[in-house]
Amino acid sequence: DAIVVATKNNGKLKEFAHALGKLDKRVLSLHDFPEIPDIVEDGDTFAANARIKAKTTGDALGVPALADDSGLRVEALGGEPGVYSARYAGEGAADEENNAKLIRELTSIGASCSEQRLDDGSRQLSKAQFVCALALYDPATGEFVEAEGTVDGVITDKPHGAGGFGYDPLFWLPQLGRGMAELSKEEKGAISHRGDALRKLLPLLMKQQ
Ligand code: ITT
Repeated sequence: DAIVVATKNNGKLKEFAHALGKLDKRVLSLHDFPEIPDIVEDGDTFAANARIKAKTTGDALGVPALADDSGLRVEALGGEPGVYSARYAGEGAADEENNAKLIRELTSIGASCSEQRLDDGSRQLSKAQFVCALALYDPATGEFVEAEGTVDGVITDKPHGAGGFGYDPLFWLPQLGRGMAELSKEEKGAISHRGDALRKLLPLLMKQQ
């Protein structure tokens, strides 16, 4: 039994494969359907972009598709990069370039959310929140099932850990005293925005069947 996740992001994909594998679902992605043209994500919100990706993919394939639009809201930057998180340092930017730009921007405005340094001496630059909007679209009915999840943390000026993807190395979890990239897949899934959104979506999917 397979489920199509409308993403090309391998970091997301690993987390979905892990979470959905528990339900005995094999996860297919846009890598499996190169015939689907690049999707233009021009929505103003995470939810709107998730719907665009799910609908484009579901309509193209004629089967239900699940999409994830996610990103980082940084308090000291007025909520940026938000829906632009993937292309913060430019279209097609690598995670490292986006992370470097984030530290540069926060340092240049002298951002600080705590006088307290972490044990390794790193500074706490700003409160931040990861957001994940999920949309499942069924082309047979034209309907969406949606859920959104968040997790709060702090952006540090030095990386912690080598796990996860994207902005994870800069995302510190004061409540755990660890960085997001220091967590195992299980630990990240238990507290992350994506895990939160998935836990909200799954009961809605069950109800639908
Ligand atoms: P798809 O649209 O193909 O799914 P994408 O990488 O373009 O892939 P988004 O437009 O949703 O996806 O952008 C999400 C960006 O937000 C992503 O590139 C990361 O930099 C960041 N992000 C999202 N979830 C994250 C997570 O769990 N950990 C770290 N960074 C995350």
